[in-house]
Amino acid sequence: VSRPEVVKLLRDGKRFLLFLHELPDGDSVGSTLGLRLALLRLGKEVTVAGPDHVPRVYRFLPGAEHVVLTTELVPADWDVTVLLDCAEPARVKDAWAMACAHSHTVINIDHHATNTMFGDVNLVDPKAAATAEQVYDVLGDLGVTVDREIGLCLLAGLVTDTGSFRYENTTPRALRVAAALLEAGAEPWELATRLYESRALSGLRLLARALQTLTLTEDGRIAWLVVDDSMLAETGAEEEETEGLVNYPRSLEGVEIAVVFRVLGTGETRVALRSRGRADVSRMARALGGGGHPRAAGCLIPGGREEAVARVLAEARREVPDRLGRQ
Ligand SMILES: [Mn+2]
Repeated sequence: VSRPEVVKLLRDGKRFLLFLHELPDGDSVGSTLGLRLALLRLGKEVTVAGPDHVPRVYRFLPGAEHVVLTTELVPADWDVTVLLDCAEPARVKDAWAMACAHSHTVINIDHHATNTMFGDVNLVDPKAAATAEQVYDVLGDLGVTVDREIGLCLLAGLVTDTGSFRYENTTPRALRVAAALLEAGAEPWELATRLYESRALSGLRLLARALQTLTLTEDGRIAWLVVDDSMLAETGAEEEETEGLVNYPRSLEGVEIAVVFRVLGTGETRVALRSRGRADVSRMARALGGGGHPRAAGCLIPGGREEAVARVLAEARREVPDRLGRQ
C-alpha cells in the first residue's frame, strides 16, 4: 500500500482524469466525485468520465452533472489518470487505451481482493469497506478539509458498499470514517431519502415482474431471478433499475447464494452474485471469467438464459454442495 506515493502524485499533478467504472455503483460515483471535489479545492483541473451514464439515483451527488461519457472524451494531456473501485482496467472499457496513451501516470485506488495491480501506482486494500474509505484517508494526508459536499459523496460510497452498514465489511474503521463524514456535515437522512426512498415507479414494477421468476434449488440454498429485455420494455424500467434486485433472493431465509441473470439482447447474460455465510462468490465469478468480492461479484456469460443458469448453478454447487454432498 503506497499512500504517500499517491498523495505526492495528487499534490504535484495539474491535470487529472478520473474514471467511473462501467455500470457505476454508489462507491464508484461517490469515491470519484469526492476525490474530484478535493482536487478542485486544490486548484487542479479535473475531468471525470465513465463508459456509462451516472445512474439517476446518484445524480444528486455534487459534481454528477459534470461526468462525461468516455465516448465523448476529447484526448488531452493528463498528468494523472485515477481509476477508482476498478479491479481491472476492463472496467472502464475502451477508455483504458486512451488513458494509457494520453496520461503520464495511472493511479489505481481500489478495495477488491481480485485487483490486478494494473496501475503505475496501486493503492489496493481489500480490508477497506469501500473505495470511499480509502479516498477519505488520502484526503487526510493531502490536507484537504472534508466539507459537507465531499462528505456526502464519500458517505454515499460507504453506505452503498456496506449495504447501509449491514454487510461483513462493516468494520469499526468504516463506522469511524462515517462518523467523521457526519461531523463534516453529511446528513444520513438526506442520503437515505435519495438512495432508498426516491424510486421510480417503473423500478418497483420491474421488481414485481422479476419476482415472478424467483426459483430456488431443492435445498433452498441457492435462489435466482431472471430479467430480460421484455421485462424492461413491459415496465418501462431503465437498465440501472436492475441494480439491487439480487438483494431480494438474498433476503430469503436459508439462501446462501443469490443470483440475478440479466439476459441481454446481445445473446450474453450478465450475472450478479451475492452470498451469505461461507460461500465465496468471487471465486465463482473468477471461474466464469468475472470478478468481485467474496460476498458480491459478477460475470458475463457468453450465452442465453439456459446456458447461464446451468453454468452458474454448477459453480454455485461447488460452493454449497447439497446435503448428499452432490455438486
Ligand atoms: Mn467498492
